[in-house]
Amino acid sequence: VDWNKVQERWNYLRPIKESLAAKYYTNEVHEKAQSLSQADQRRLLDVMMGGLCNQDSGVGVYATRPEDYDAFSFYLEPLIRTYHNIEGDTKQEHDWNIPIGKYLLKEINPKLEKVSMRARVARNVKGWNLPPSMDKAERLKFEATMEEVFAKFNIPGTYHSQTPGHKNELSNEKAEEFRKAHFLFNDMTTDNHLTTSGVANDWPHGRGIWLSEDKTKMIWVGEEDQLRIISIVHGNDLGVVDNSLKDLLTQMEKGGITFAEHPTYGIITTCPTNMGTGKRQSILGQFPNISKKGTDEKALKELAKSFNLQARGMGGEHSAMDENGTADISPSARFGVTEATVAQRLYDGLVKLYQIELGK
Ligand code: CIR
Repeated sequence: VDWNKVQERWNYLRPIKESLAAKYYTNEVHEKAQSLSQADQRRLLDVMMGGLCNQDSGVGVYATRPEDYDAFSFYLEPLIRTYHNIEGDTKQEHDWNIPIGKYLLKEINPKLEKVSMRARVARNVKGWNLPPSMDKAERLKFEATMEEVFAKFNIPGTYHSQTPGHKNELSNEKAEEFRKAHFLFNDMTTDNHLTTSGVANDWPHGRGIWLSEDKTKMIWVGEEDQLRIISIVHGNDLGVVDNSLKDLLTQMEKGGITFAEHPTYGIITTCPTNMGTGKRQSILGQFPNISKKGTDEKALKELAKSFNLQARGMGGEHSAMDENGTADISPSARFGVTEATVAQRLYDGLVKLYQIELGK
């Protein structure tokens, strides 16, 4: 690897938009990179590829296997610490004790009687490469292994594969229907961050979705993380969606798989922004006043940010808002908070956001 070229490229990108990957490519990292074995040098270059190829990167790195977080800690540790605001020796803890009947949305606003509530966790399985460095054979083997796990579930559901020629191959029409319902992920080759980092390689092989019969639980196979485990419930009690998600996680573990975990950072994810709990919990809310009927997205995003929440358009991170100012609101913290804290922060943040929306 020609590290001088890499350094030149970061220097070129820095004034356009300084990703964390560029910011932490210091002279010390530059020296250290050159002292690595050839194989590790290539691996580290792979880790940076998303950032090197995309001028709009905010983060700019993806881990290629769980071990990268230790092998390249000289580079990734300060980056992770900055992104997650980690001070001192914070170590990830888990707590799934999220009560039913405590976080009731209709108590915030009587209109929130039936809301789309979503919680997801990112997971990767111990013993496998992370998606950027899986080859086609590993992706297919992973998919087959997960199908064995799904077959043992006591929740009725079906696995739909996007692998060409798979016995349960998802038709284009059905895939579109699932995407419209926000069940299924997008064609990964449309995202430059995912293609350049290798996450989207071999698309659509080894990709698919397990969907429960009642369509409240789903598992994505082969997206940015090997697994995204999701629960979507229409209602107004945040605890219900959490309990549904925890049930699904338990089923996965009972099926015999062990999730990759780091002693400090918690759940290992491909993108370091998801480390910790790997949990993102959101509701679809409407904020016509704050967003001026969806024309001032920025106002809603900034206000949400001041309450440690993230507001996204309905179709994901970079999608637009509609005229009702419909937004997906979630707490931004993933690391150093427990799963229970994420639910509590969502609730507390929504209380503040709706006070302003309703002019209280
Ligand atoms: C970036 O650096 O901007 C992209 N790699 C995305 C970072 C946010 N993480 C994510 O969507 N998982």
